[in-house]
Order: sequence, then structure tokens, then C-alpha cells
Amino acid sequence: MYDTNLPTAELQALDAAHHLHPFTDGSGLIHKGARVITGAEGVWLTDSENNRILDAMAGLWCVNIGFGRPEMAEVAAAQVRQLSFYNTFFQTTHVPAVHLAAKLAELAPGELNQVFFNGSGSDSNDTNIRVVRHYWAAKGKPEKDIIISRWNGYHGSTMGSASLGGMKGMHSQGGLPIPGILHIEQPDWYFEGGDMTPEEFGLARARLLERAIDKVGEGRVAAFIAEPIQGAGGVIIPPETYWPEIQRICDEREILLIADEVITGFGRTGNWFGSQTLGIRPDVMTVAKGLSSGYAPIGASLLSDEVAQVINDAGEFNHGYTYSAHPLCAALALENLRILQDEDVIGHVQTVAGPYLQEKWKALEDHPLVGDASIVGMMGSIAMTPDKAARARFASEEGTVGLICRERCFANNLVMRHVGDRMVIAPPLVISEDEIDIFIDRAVQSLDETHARLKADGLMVAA
Ligand code: PXG
Repeated sequence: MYDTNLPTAELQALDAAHHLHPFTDGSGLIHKGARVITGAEGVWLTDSENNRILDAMAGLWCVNIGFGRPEMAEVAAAQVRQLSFYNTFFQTTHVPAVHLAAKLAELAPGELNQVFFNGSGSDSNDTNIRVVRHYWAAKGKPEKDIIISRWNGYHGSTMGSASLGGMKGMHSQGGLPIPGILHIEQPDWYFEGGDMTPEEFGLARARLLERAIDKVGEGRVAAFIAEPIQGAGGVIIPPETYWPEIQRICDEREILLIADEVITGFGRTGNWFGSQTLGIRPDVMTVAKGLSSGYAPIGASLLSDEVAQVINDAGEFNHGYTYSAHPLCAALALENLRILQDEDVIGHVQTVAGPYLQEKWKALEDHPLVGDASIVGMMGSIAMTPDKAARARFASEEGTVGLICRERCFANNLVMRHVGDRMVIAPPLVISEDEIDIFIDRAVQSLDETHARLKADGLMVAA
């Protein structure tokens, strides 16, 4: 297969010499050397030094059924033997694509019965930009082309999807955003809510959508896109008033609602989709990640019957990727969905491991460093603060404390990701109660060590 015997230092040197990593300062990596992951099973990673690391991020928010399932290996081998590739252009289809589209239509809520296949979350959102603009143009309203999204939302890394996203560090590289995208503020009550109650703040932030529509005119707005719960932005769970108000505005103002469920889909929030957990009725839904549990790259745009009908009636939709509905990826997605369903993984999140994890996670609020511990299903965050009463940020540059904590986690063989000075988690949904105990013990130890370090370095100071 490949040489499995190279020592860590040689692997790191070769990696630094030839491999540019995503979202990484490459020059830093030359000195430090990347951690080399060699294997994984269930919730456990193994690295080239034979450490066993508990992965509380499910790879990158995606390995919902856990790593290394033998059923998935069998399906992959069988599909490669049967049909390793064929495309779905030019009036052709194949069996895994047929079944996967039908399965997604069955699982997805409401009228989302139509599927356009993509290769990832990013290109799914690029598809969505073209779909919603083409939809309004086909209805005789080509000037309805603006898409509203949110600062600190994440929708991917391509030109279109990164423009939808509200990550300023991304916009500053490569000439983004593309024209026709407007951003409104996010519903982060903990750090931005000031003196408002969460309910008041949720309404206020939702009504920014109405203000933005009024500003440019309803006749110019095609769609609003948002993650039901922001993931990469720091697992920001909106106040309960937020989504009903957003839904009302989208309904009244005749704009399409796109729910980006790349992270929240396939059980992450305790239902098949985050839209069900949060009471959202999207016209378009983005899925990827948990669709295949990361066993193969695949994404999809799920469209309502009405949206798809308008697109279909308008003639040829000049859009598609070589790997739209790649048969290997589609077969693996189908097997992943079968496992989620047959093993009642969503029930496990709803009634067994989910509540167990949620109780332990909320209890972290007793830790002196933790101002807020929030969690829905199996995606959670803790906001670290030097002053709980004031919900204060640290005086140090944002992310300094988060990075220290992440490094303590690594040292304790735990993967938690930091977003600014929040720590976020999204473990494989199949995590057991025993594994949750180990996870929380390591998290507490890492928080203790972080706290000690902040005190020693004089960093427990509010901004
Ligand atoms: N939408 C959402 C909501 C996502 O979270 C994408 C779209 C893009 O998907 P692809 O498959 O193109 O990556 C994502 C991806 C992080 C991190 O560090 C999060 C993502 C990707 C990479 C890193 O939190 N989310």
C-alpha cells in the first residue's frame, strides 16, 4: 500500500517539505512537525508514537458512526469491484445514486425531496448560490440575487462558500466576498448580549435580517443562509427566540431559507437534522460530513419540491461536478445511513449517551475558568472567561487562552478544538458512557492545567 515503517521524524520532514496544510501556518510546521495519525477505531486515534488519543471532534465534526467500521470497508471493496466510477451527467445514473437520493428524500424533513449531489460542504454551498439565483431568475425576478448570511458563520472555503461565510480572516485573502452577499451579526448572547436577556437578544439579532432586507429591498434578496447552530464559529447555540423569528421573516418576505446542516445533520443535535431540533423549515439544506461519516468525500444540496420544479422547468441547469454522486461515496453514505438507522444511533444521542454527556458538560461550569458550558445533542462549547459575573473576554489577544488549553488537551491525549477562547466538542455519536468519563476527566485536567498556567503567567485578566 505505502511504506508504513518510516520513523516519525522522517514523515514529519517529508510532510514539511511537500505538503501545504489547510488553515495552517506552514512555516511554523517546519519547526514543530505535524502530529502523524496512523490509525483510528471507534472514538480513538493512534499516532506514530503509539499514543491513544480520544477524539472529541469526530475527525472534523464528521465521523458520526466512529472510525474504522468493518462494514464500511466491505462496502467500499464491493463497490470498487462492481462500479468504481461512472458519472451522472447526460441522462445517465447508477444504482447507489438512485438509492441515496431516495433515502435522503425519506429522511429529510418537510418538502425536501430532491437531491443535487456534490463533493463536499463547500461546493454544496456553491451549488446553493447558483440554485437560489437561478430559481429567482427562472421565476422572472433575476434582480433577486442577494444572499444574506452572518458574520462568524462558516460555509466553506471555495470562493462562493467562503463569501457566504463570515470569517473576516478568510475574506482578507483572495479578494472576497464575491458580489451580492450581505452579512448580519450572529446570535452570540454570551459574549455579545450585554444587558439584554437571551430572549431579547435572540429577537434583536433575528430582526437584523428584517432590517437588512428593508435596506436593500425585498425585491433584491434571494435567500438567507445560516447554520442552525454555528459550528466552526464556536458552537454558538442561539437563544430560543432566534429561529422562530428568522422563520417568520423568511416566510413573510418571500426569501428562501437555506439551512447549512453540514455539521448539524445526521444525528449531531439528537434528531436527524438540526432543523428538526430548532424548528426550522428550510427550502434548501446543505449536507456533507456526517452524510458519509467522513469515510468518503460527499455532499448534497437538498431542495424542496417547489424549488427543484422551478429549476427543472427552466431547462438545462448548467452545473455539476465530475464526482457528483460518485458511486463509491454514495455507497458508503448509504451504508453509513443504514448503520445510523439500524443501530438507532440517534436514539443513543437522544436518550443514552447524549443526556449523560450533557450533564457532565454542564457541570464544567463549576470550573473557575468556565463561564458557560452549552451543548445540544452532541455538539458543545465552553466559553472561558477571567470574570464569570461580567461574562468578560480575556485581555490577551483572542485565542491565546484557547490555544493554551488546546495544547494541554493534546498533552493529555484528548482532541478538543479551540475557537478563539472557546473550546468546542463534537465527539463520534457512538461514544459510550465509559468513554465519556475518560473524556471529561481529561478535559478537567486540561482545564486545571490551563488555569494554573494563566495564573502563573498573569493572564487571568479581563479585557
Ligand atoms: N458548512 C458548514 C456548516 C461547515 O461546518 C462546510 C460548510 C464546508 O464543508 P467542507 O466539506 O467543504 O469542508 C463546513 C465545514 C473547523 C472546521 O475547524 C470546520 C469545517 C471545515 C474545516 C474545519 O471547525 N466545517
